[in-house]
Amino acid sequence: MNSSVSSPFIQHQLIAAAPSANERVLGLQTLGNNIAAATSPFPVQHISAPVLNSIDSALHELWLSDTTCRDGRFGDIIFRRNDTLLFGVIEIDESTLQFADTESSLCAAAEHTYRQIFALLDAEGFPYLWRTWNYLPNIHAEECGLERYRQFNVGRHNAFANCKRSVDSSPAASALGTRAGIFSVAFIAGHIAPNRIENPRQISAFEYPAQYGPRSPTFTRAVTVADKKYEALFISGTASIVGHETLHRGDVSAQTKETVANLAALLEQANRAQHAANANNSATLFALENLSYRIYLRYADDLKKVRAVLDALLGHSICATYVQADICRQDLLIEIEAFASRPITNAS
Ligand code: 3EB
Repeated sequence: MNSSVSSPFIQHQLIAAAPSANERVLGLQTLGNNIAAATSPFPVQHISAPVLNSIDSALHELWLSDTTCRDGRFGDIIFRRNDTLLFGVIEIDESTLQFADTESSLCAAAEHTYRQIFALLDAEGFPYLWRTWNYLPNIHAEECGLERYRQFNVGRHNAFANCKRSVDSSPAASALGTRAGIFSVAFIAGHIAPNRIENPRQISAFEYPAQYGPRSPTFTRAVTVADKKYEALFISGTASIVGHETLHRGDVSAQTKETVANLAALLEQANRAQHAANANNSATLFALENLSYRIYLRYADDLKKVRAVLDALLGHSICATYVQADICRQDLLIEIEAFASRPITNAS
């Protein structure tokens, strides 16, 4: 790599100790069991997902930019931004919301949250929502006759519709259930238009049939964003789904293999798009071995089996955080999300 290139415009770091003041920090996500809402100078998403593969009871995933950032507040959102990137967190205690008896509190919270996110992006002049992380307590509980994950989808969809955001411009996303904590959404937005990637092995989530709920989830399978020198890749939560159906019910090893096949299909699309845009380059391609993974397991006891499959398919040295969380479909045992960044080496 040419040593004169500037640092990547968005960077991701995994650390065990909470970060100290650093002007380039956009924000962080803290994963762990019973994580305290300690005061932080940065926006923090608290993810009540026990970490399974570390002796540290909490881990912090830090998002960094290459320039100085400044703080902001907008309604319930705490954010940091520089000229081209914005990271925000909004955490809502559903018991404090006002909603009708006939309405689900999570549906109301989701609509409230996404309306605020879109209003913030308009106010700050950020046209593109790249990535969201959604954590929902009691994801499988019923509320007003519908599972809470599905209620969340209704509220999120309503906000997209009311704010005139088309579903096929939706961000990369993850949506997981937590056994503690409150409803929490973190997001990254930018000035650069993302390149949206769908998986040819799967139906787009925003086109799922009605059997998965009255409103489809508004997310795209992956996005890439490129500045002049680097391209970042955000892969949404990816599971053992082909077409729109869950495969390998009850078999976590087979679900893991199928999930890796889906990740590979997304990388192929991302690499092909890059090649088409830059025909005579000698770019480093995205590769499964080089991504940073967050791996959600429904059952902590499945860790050994899942690791065995991933070691065999991806090697022993992948960068991965394993956590326990409830995947949004009851028959899914594993979900994997990923991030990567690579230099763009133009021949010209
Ligand atoms: C799936 O492929 C699995 O509702 O935002 C993955 C990533 C999933 C994001 C979301 C749901 C979401 O449908 C579930």
